[in-house]
Amino acid sequence: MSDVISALETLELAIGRGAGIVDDADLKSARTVAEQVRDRRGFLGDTLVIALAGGTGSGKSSLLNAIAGRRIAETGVLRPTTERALAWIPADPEPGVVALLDRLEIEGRFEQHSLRGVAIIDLPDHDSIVLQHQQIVDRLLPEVDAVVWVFDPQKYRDPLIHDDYISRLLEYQDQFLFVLNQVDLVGQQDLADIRADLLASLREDGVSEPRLFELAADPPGVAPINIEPFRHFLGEQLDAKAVTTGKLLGDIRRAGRQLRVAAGLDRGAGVGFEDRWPSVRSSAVEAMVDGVGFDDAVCRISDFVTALSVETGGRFGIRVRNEYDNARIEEELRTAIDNSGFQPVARVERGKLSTALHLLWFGPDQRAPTESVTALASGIESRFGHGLFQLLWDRGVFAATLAEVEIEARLAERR
Ligand SMILES: Nc1nc2c(ncn2[C@@H]2O[C@H](COP(=O)(O)OP(=O)(O)OP(=O)(O)O)[C@@H](O)[C@H]2O)c(=O)[nH]1
Ligand SMILES: [Mg+2]
Repeated sequence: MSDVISALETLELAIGRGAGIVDDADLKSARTVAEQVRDRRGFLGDTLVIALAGGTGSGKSSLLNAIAGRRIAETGVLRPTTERALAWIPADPEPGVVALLDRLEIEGRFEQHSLRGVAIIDLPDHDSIVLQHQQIVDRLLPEVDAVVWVFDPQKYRDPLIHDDYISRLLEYQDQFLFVLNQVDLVGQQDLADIRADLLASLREDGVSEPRLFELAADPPGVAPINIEPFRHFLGEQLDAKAVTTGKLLGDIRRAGRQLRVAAGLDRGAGVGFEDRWPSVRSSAVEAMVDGVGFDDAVCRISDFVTALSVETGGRFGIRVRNEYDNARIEEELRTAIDNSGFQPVARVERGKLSTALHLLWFGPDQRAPTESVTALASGIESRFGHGLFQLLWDRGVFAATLAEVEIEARLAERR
């Protein structure tokens, strides 16, 4: 558990360092995840909260009834049957479970004595018949410890579930179980084909080791088939603590990854500032010394700021541009010139006649004295180089902290 806490604290540190680098909305959603992880620590290893999910009519409610051994959830042929999530929870539930259900606004709660330490939530369907259901499902999934995806022999390839849910939620794949329900409806040979096909599509989704149970929760006229092994697995073999820890680490990694993407850091943090800036600085100084002038020097710094802004992108890119807009560049450059004692050289016109006149007037060696040039260069360094470096440094520290989140969470997952 201390591993989870230390990865969580690093995530919180990253969130603190992300101000001004990613949008507030992105920081807010990462903060919400961090708070949820903190809330959930409270009952780690005690109650395992499992959600039943899947297409409408696959038999989620029937599965819950079969596990419970009594009819607690509405089932039916009219779709969707389950309008609101409901929960089957241990009698005398621990406060953490009650708080979680309160937070999820699940009002239907049925107490059970038969499966110690397990709470099962029956979710509304995933299909888009009623949009609101999908929103409920989206909100619930990240909050539970394990998800049982229920398929039936007809719709087990439903792209909505494979593409929009399973492959989008791969960080949680250790917490996924898969059920092929309604096996009473197919013969042995068909069942073997469907099993192979379903496992292949789950692997295509990115699930590396899908755990699949085949059963019939509500075969007409006969008792449920293969429910007992599944019940036994939920009650005895699913290691609640490992599952929950894995889930929390998955949440932390996911939040870290979203921050990385939001900051444009998934393409890497480096912009090669230290390699590029010295030549920009020299070209600004040269522009002044060669008499091309102030405007050209402003342009060279401004072009570089624009390049940095575009390359870093997003909120940070806008910040770079805003902090170093042209008005500020002009002002800082003017101050650097004033403080250096450097005398700007008259602007050289590039036509032959004017160059000749310029040479006649100023002579061929009309260059600013070296000392003031050096002072100008160091003025530009301190007025632009330091500030830009500091901005990029903060972004680099943020990137390193996010990398640390990923490393800590991965190491903890292996323990
Ligand atoms: N033959 C057969 N029918 C089943 C089985 N399990 C469920 N059914 C039937 O399938 C229909 C749908 O089952 P539900 O449990 O309501 O499905 P659900 O996934 O909860 O559906 P929604 O609440 O709409 O999302 C019902 O008529 C069930 O009786 C099974 O194992 N075999
Ligand atoms: Mg249902």
